[in-house]
Amino acid sequence: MAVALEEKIEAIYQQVKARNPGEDEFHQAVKEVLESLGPVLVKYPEFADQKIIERICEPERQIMFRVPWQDDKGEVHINRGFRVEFNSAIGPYKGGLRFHPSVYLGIIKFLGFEQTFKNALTGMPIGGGKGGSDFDPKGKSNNEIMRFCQSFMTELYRHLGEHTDCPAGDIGVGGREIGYLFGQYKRITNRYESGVLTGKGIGWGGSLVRTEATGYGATYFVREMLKARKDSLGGKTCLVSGSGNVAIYTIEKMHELGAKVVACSDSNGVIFHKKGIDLELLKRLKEVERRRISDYAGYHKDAKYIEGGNIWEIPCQVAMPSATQNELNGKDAKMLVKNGCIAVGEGANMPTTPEGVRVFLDAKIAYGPGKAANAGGVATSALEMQQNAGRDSWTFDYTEQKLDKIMTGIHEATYETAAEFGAAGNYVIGANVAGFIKVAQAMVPMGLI
Ligand code: NDP
Ligand code: 2IT
Repeated sequence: MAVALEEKIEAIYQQVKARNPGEDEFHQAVKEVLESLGPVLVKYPEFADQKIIERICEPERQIMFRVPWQDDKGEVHINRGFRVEFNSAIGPYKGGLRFHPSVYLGIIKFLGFEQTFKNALTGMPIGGGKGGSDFDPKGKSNNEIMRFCQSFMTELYRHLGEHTDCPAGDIGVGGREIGYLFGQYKRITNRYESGVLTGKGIGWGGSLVRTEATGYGATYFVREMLKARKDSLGGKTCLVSGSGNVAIYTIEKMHELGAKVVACSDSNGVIFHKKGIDLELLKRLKEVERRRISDYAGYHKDAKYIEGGNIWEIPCQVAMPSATQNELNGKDAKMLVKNGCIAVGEGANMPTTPEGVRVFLDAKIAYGPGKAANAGGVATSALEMQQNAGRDSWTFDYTEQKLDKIMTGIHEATYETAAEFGAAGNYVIGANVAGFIKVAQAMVPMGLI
């Protein structure tokens, strides 16, 4: 039985690979989920009869489009836009937009696939989707960013709607970009449809805590994992990779809960500040002045900038990969464990390679995969939609309490599901299985969709 099942799941995976050639990140994300599903099919044979896995691996719709725009000198540029509407079994497609030169269909599909299960874990009524472009926002003027966003939305708007598909930010897309995108959507459609985009500004339909949500949520998840081991964040030394939205608010909450973050990074290098990262300076450099972290060392004589450095070489007890996919490999994972790391919370999506994940699981440290650990961002997006639908706006404290409750709930669900399926302490199994069952159980009663 078990062998036959494994063969069946392996055959599905091989089919996904063959049907989606060259999309390595998508294959990686699918493999990780499928490897968790054997016991689920034993408990729910109807999922196999109805080919739920095969259906979940095929996006409901994939949109690719041309994005022409002009730079400040009048030169014309052509980028490619994407929106992959993965699964709408439990709500409208929901997931961020990524603007980064590495973006291609395989990255958007891996993110949309992961998003489907993550969104299910939040307990909110949101399906999974993801989009973006190979546009590189680095070094662009405000006007160039605006013209790009307007051109991008001029095609994308026809696929969106507060009950259809509701994007938000991701790498390279923050409050400024959401503003330009929302403005253009409103102008083209002549509708003030607040729920169509989340991460909006506070004065025009945005939610308090959305900016902080992913980092705060990831920190809460680690707090819960440590609590389950009768430990806490107090006094722990921590590394946070990246220096964008997720990294900044992970550092903020880590400091609030008594941990000390001694390093952060970007794609060029690492800042090591033994005394603890100066968050006000980091926020000013990154959020206000849009500069690089290499400038940080100029303000603190005792901080060190390591050009091309590897953040995971610095000894820590807690590691929070919060930059991008596959940023932490097997060698890095071994080094972290050897140096005394006891907990990893993934703020980024799929930041650890399969070899790295194996090392963490074998070492039995507290490892919180992105699907569970970084779900606070999209959960707070759903809270933003809830406020928009009720034409309401909640206080910071009220919204943060809701986020905390959601993250604590995700920890509980993933912890208990792992134990129920014979893998106590394995949050990879817990998250994949709990997320999958939720989506599958919504698909079955809807018939062949
Ligand atoms: P930002 O654009 O705000 O920041 C991204 C950070 O990651 C930057 O410091 C960037 O450095 C670094 N980075 C990006 N790409 C690479 C790369 N190829 N190699 C090395 N460093 C890189 O994005 P976010 O903080 O929003 O997103 C970070 C991660 O969190 C992503 O994986 C995203 O999918 C995930 N996430 C985000 C959520 C959100 O609400 N924003 C929610 C859930 C997950 P540099 O400036 O040098 O490019
Ligand atoms: O990966 C993610 O969960 C996000 N980028 C946030 C998506 C959202 O719709 O808030």
